[in-house]
Amino acid sequence: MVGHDGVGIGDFVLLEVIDKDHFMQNLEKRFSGGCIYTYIGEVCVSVNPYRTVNIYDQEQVNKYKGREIFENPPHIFAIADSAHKVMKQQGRDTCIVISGESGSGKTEASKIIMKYIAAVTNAGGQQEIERVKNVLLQSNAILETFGNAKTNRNDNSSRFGKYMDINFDFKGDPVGGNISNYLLEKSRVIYQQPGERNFHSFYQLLFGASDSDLSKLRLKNKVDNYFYVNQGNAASVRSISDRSDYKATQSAFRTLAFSDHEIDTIWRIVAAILHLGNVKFRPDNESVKLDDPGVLDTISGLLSVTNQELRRALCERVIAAKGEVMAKTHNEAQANYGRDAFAKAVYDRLFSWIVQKVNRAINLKDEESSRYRQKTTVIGVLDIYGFEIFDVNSFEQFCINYCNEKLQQLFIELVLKQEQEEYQREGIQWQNIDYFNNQIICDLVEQSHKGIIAILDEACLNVGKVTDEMLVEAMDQKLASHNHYSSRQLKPMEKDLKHKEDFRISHYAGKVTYNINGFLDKNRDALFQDFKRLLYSSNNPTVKEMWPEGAMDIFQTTKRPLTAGTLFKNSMIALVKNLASKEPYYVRCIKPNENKSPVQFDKEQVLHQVNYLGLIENVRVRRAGFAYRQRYDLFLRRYKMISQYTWPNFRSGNDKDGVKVLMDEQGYSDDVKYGKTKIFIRSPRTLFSLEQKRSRMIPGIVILLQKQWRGAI
Ligand code: AOV
Ligand code: MG
Repeated sequence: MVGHDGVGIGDFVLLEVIDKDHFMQNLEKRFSGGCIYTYIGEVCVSVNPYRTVNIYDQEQVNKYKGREIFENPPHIFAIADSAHKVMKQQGRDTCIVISGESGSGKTEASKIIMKYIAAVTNAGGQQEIERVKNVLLQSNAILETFGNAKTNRNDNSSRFGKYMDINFDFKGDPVGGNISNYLLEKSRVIYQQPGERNFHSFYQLLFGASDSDLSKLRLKNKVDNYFYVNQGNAASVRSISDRSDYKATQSAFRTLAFSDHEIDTIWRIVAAILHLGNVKFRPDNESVKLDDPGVLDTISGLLSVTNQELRRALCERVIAAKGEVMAKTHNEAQANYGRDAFAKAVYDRLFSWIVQKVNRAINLKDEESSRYRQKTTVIGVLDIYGFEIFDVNSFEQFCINYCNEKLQQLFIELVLKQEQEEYQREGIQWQNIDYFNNQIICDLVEQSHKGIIAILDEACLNVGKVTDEMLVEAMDQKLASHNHYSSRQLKPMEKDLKHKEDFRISHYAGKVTYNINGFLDKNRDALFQDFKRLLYSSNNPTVKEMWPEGAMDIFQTTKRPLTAGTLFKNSMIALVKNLASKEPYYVRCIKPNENKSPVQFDKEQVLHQVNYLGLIENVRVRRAGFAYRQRYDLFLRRYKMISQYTWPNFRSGNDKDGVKVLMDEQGYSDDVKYGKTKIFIRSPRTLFSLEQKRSRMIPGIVILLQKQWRGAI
């Protein structure tokens, strides 16, 4: 069978019956048989094996390099190769969109793709290309250190979205790239749920740095000493060695040409955040006092700011009113809020700054010789957070799930569009397939004036006057009639809407109840200006560089910044537009169970993912009456030996004629349609029978060829 490896069916499009049961049976059979990849046409479905599978070595690379998808068993290498080949041969930008829920294998998939591309390029061994490849691969180590964390779902969960463009020259070799990062889950800096950790960087520093380095940072290698990293009570993780990861991070920093001073500053900032978590305030009349003023010396030393200014930024804020500037002291709650907001902002900014530094490292050569910059084509790789449903869902889940709605929308548009265009191009009639179009949910979130983000923004304009609860009322008013929106007020009898702070969105992937608490605050994402000015005043040029807006004086800074929700929405719209301009390839990742087990296939859980990824609809659309289509020349290359007309010598006519004669002669003519450049076959059975005939012929051909060779010798 096409692209087959002997276990189940390698392409769901070839299932005899397309329904839930047959789909699931095939997926399970392949998983149990060790085949983790299965196609839907050119979409690659991947099931996390949760064990080392030996299918990524050089031998395998050679097997897939430059071949067609159908020539080999299903593999993510084939998708990477296609994206690379199309880009190289047709000069078109391509992208690979990887989706799936937390722990399903997206990040691993993106790394496998990058390694494959590195393995099949730079045949000429050019030094600069080798450098770019190395930087691209090593960048993962740094991004994961600062952007990944242990969660209850995944020991190495990406807590940010990543889109990476790799630029290629006309020979198809990587010459540069650019990484965009999306919405880091910065609330993790100050709080972790039981069983979870803060970002890996904190533990790498505490467990990996030498005693003398730690003492310079005034740290002890005891996680329990630091409130910001001990709340989850899960500091040591079996699958993680923070010690050796720290070494790998340091070495990656060097490969990416971070200077010693920069590396030093990065760890100083991480240390400063650890100390900041231990800052406590005591109420003192209308204001606050610091419990342990000594810790201020440490933090101000690490950030190279004055002790006095740090104290001021933590205990009071400067406000401009009626042209006058005055200081207002914090109460205890405000001081706590300010400290946490400060810690989150410093880390978030550090992360974005690191991403920018990585980008500069990738494009070193380009910057030097930008005048001569060559025209490049691009492969984009998107590894972004999957759909999330937790017991309590907050603003972060709202953004992440909205992102998944946008990507699903793109998938629907592109896959359908591509299919439709193909049939039109080939002049073949096809039948329409029903599918759920989730545009209506995207609108619910993003529409101007009426959408949830717009309502949130409006509420954020009235700081102090609008509470989270009032926000739900405002949404109820505007969205009551929307089929995909609900709240306790609107549906008091529904079990999942227990509290009046709850509202629910019926996402394409399932219903999610969000708790409104904290939405306003997270959307406003305010950081007292005082902190920005404080960091800009730092004597450390790298810290200063991270906070350019601190240069503005208080009268300039009263302009309202865009909210977190709107910034995220804008970045999603830009991302989707970018992806839509490229030729897309899809990897759909599935998590087989919640226990990280290599043998367990949890049917219910897998089916849920199959449903929300829309995989069965995908098969139906792809098939749309035809199980298989192939270019005439490639079809002949594979099946020519079946007919005496086309083998051993096919002389007369073009490929299309050859295919027609072959199919007529074999009695398949009722089951096929002939497009302009491709043959379309209706039933999988025809294809199986072609394959059978082919494999019956092959041994004979081999013997014949051997005889010829011997004869030649
Ligand atoms: P994710 O990126 O989809 O989750 P990961 O790529 O981090 O998931 O995969 C989770 C874990 O599954 C990895 O750490 C590996 O242990 C294992 N794994 C995944 N793919 C493979 C593979 N091809 N071969 C072997 N092991 C694999 V998240 O970032 O949480 O959404 O936010
Ligand atoms: Mg990930």
